[in-house]
Amino acid sequence: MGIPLHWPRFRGRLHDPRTATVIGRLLGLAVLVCFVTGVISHCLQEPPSWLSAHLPTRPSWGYRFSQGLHVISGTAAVPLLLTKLWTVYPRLFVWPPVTSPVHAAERLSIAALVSATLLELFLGLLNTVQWYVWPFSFRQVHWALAWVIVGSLLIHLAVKAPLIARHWRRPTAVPRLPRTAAPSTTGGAYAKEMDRRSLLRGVTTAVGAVTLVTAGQSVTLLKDADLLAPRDPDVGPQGLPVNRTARAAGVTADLLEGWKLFVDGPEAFSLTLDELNAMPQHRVELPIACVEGWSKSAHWEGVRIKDLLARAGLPNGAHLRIVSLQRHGGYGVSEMDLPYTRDDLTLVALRLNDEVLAPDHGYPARIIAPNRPGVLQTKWVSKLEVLT
Ligand SMILES: Nc1nc2c(c(=O)[nH]1)N[C@H]1C(S)=C(S)[C@@H](COP(=O)(O)O)O[C@H]1N2
Ligand SMILES: [Mo]
Repeated sequence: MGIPLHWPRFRGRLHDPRTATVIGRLLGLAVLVCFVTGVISHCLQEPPSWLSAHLPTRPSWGYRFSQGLHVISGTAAVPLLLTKLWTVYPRLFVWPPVTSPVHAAERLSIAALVSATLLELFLGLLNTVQWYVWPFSFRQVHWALAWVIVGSLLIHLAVKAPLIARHWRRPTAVPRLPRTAAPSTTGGAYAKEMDRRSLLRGVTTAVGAVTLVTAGQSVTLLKDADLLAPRDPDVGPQGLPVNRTARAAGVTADLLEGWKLFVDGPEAFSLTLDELNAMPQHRVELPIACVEGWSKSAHWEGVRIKDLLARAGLPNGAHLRIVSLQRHGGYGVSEMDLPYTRDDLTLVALRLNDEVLAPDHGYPARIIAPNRPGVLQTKWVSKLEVLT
């Protein structure tokens, strides 16, 4: 069976395995970092029951670091993936389309890899701008897709291993290039290597540029350059961004009237704000690190959870359900297991950067704990319930 008459032909010099390998290595690195930090985020946010009592609370900035990397590597993967797809897309048109069952399976795994990765990065990017336009749960789908990607990527790497090995190093026929080698005098292999070098320079510039203008939402050093980041970590009441305002959560002055914090335990009790303020106060410096990629460190002051639990007859900490009095939207309830409830840095915070909490930051009381996703730092807390 011959090639159909009008079947596309590709003459570009960089639709070759060496270019695919060079770009693929960079993309692979971004995907690896993104996957590992994604697993970390998943485990901290929704730990399986066997892990929940063993999560590390140090370093206190751990989640800020890993989630910052997650969003940075995911963003960097976008230009890398597009370049990789451009390099290899002529393979879509190989003729005949399928030569054997193994070949068919391989093509299917690539289809799964490409579509899952495109969707994953797209969903992740929309998440960083808090645009939840789909009807499904972002977290479940993002998590499931990650495994589809890893599985199909392993198949892809296994199938291509010989090809990758062959093209891992610069072709020996092309010795190190002088910076200004003239293609016409140095032959086709040189010219191709020069082209490849330009492509690589272009894509690394693109990666550097998107990183520079977005990383500032978690990397303090770059914060003045984060022109395209969805969030400026300095903008918000008391110098801290807000995801859900008190108004959006339906937390009104009426609702707060007669507010008390209920603490569960063998000797359960409730305390007014004045009574909480009369307990020993502690000051900690901890970041809010949102899963969406922004983070900001702040000074928090309030009562240690371990002191409250000890007073309720639980001197060794407890596995808690923390309940907010918010009326609308998600994140009104979180769980906190032993490592956090025993930690000196875990507070029911009453003040932020030396002022009483702003309504949008959870007045009268919110949770702040080390090495935790922002989404678990529950605001407008009204109850600490003990889970058995
Ligand atoms: N009750 C409640 N607590 C909440 C939220 C919420 O929607 N409701 N949002 C969480 C999320 S996603 C983040 S990132 C942090 C943001 O804290 P901040 O608004 O004080 O900066 O609060 C968390 N605590
Ligand atoms: Mo968040």
